[in-house]
Amino acid sequence: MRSTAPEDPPNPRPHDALASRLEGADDRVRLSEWLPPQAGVIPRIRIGERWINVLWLLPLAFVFLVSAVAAARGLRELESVREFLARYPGVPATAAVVTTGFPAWLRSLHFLNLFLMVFIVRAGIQILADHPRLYWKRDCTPGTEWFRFQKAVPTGRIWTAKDDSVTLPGWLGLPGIRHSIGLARWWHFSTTLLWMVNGLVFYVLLFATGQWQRLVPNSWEVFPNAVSTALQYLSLTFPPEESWTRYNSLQQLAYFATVFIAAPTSILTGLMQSPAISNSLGWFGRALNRQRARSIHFMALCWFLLFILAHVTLVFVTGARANLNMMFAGVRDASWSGSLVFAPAMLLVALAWWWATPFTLAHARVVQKAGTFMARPFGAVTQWWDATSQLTEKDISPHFWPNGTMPASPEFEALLAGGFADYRLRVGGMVQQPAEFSLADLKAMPRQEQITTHFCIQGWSGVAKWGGVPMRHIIELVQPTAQARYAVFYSLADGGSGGRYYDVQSTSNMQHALSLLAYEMNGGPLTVLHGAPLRLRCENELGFKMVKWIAAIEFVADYGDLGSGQGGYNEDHEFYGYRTPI
Ligand SMILES: Nc1nc2c(c(=O)[nH]1)N[C@H]1C(S)=C(S)[C@@H](COP(=O)(O)O)O[C@H]1N2
Ligand SMILES: [Mo]
Repeated sequence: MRSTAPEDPPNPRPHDALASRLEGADDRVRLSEWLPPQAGVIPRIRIGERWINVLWLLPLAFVFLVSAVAAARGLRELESVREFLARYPGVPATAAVVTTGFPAWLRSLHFLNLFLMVFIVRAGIQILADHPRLYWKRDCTPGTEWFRFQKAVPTGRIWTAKDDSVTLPGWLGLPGIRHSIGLARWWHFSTTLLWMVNGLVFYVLLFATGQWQRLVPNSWEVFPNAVSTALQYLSLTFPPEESWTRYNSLQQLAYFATVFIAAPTSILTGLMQSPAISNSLGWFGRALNRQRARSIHFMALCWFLLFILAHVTLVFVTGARANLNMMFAGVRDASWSGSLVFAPAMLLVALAWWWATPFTLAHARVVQKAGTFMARPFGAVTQWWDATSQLTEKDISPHFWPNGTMPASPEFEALLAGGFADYRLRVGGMVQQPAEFSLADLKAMPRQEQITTHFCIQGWSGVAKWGGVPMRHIIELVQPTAQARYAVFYSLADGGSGGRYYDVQSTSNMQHALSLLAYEMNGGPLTVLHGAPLRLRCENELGFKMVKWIAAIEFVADYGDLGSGQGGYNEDHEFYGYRTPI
């Protein structure tokens, strides 16, 4: 039976007994079997101890605008303000004048940008709804968040991150059902990749053609002129409309900030939420920790939304027909040509908006596969560094969110009642030396400690000190064959929608210095909540890849014949990715 000849067929041995407990999942989302909907609350912002409902911002903004208009009109009566406006009319005297109008490339990229942003924003908000809280510190301790659209974390019961996820209005989120982060991520990553290509082409052509002079201020006078423009808008005497050749200073600053600050900030803070990147970058990963990155990423979203609101309002208020002619037809005249392009373009956006959710639910596996392909460039970025950053004792989180479906079998209860004395970890499959280890055997092996940040796909993070046996030691003992490219981790617990929880890791990643079979957490024995008797740690992947309550490890040549063949329980059932360094 045992042979390592290269001509061996894949997985020549029968699988571990637990393989028969895996249950394949549908290739579409079956709402009847999905996590039931759960309403969130109106978003709240914490100021000190108090939670303020964001709806208060609406009357506040109204009162602010009305008083600002009154103040601006009053100010314009003053002689000094008149002088100021005469001196700074709204555009610096030195401002460049662009005479080439809005070429076709610019108009096309502008539309593509708008089209892609719809998907990016909808999927982004969906991702946020899977952990509807924002923090500044990486520990995510309940009560320390500054923003939430979920009630306070209940006490006196186990409240997992999955319990915490909320349902968004279907038209808003993409795909718009609760806990659909797996699918939302594919949309977010693939449209972001296209958006980045679009943005890069935009940058290059901008600077190759001189169009950049519209966006980049060339004198400090842009600031007083922007104040002047703001005063003119607020006093409802709009500044002269010269968009064909140059923007007023307020417009220029807003566009500049959007194109050259908000967009790169979004990309940077998006990447910094990745376990592989953040856990690789040492001090930078600690400074721009995942929660800061996530909060800033959200603020960039708010900037984009406010920008879109103001931009679209002004496009329509300052002469919709003329403005649409410029940006959608590239002409400066009084025709309807811009509107004739704009109307079908908006119809396309509306159709895509309407189509995306039903398509995603009906063809979830297709979205998963296409997304896996599209997200590859982001995964490639994570290969530049090695996730080996560690933290110190004082970084250990006071609260570490629990997640997943707890073990509930009589078999597990019996093991627990015996203090896991009867527990045996089976390690087999394509190995030279199949073995079974008791907890005492494992504790007698070389012990390793690591203090690392855990990244859950849902958005929370936490720091803990883990103690256990390095996986590379187990690999040395059992000696996987040359064909054994993967290690399958079977759990003692089932997954959320039935069938055994499992996940697959590459054998090479299991050789990583920080791949660990942990039986200790924060200096004490691992608790059942966090995976006792044994759970995996793997610091360059997301949390769901770290199987808790491990029953067996099986080395295989291929995982296509396990479950639905996607490489793990959440990969099969929730359309997550097999490799998740981001
Ligand atoms: N057996 C099993 N392991 C699991 C899960 C699960 O549902 N079942 N959830 C995963 C997820 S999504 C995360 S984030 C981590 C959570 O580990 P923690 O409870 O120690 O925070 O466990 C992972 N391991
Ligand atoms: Mo997770």
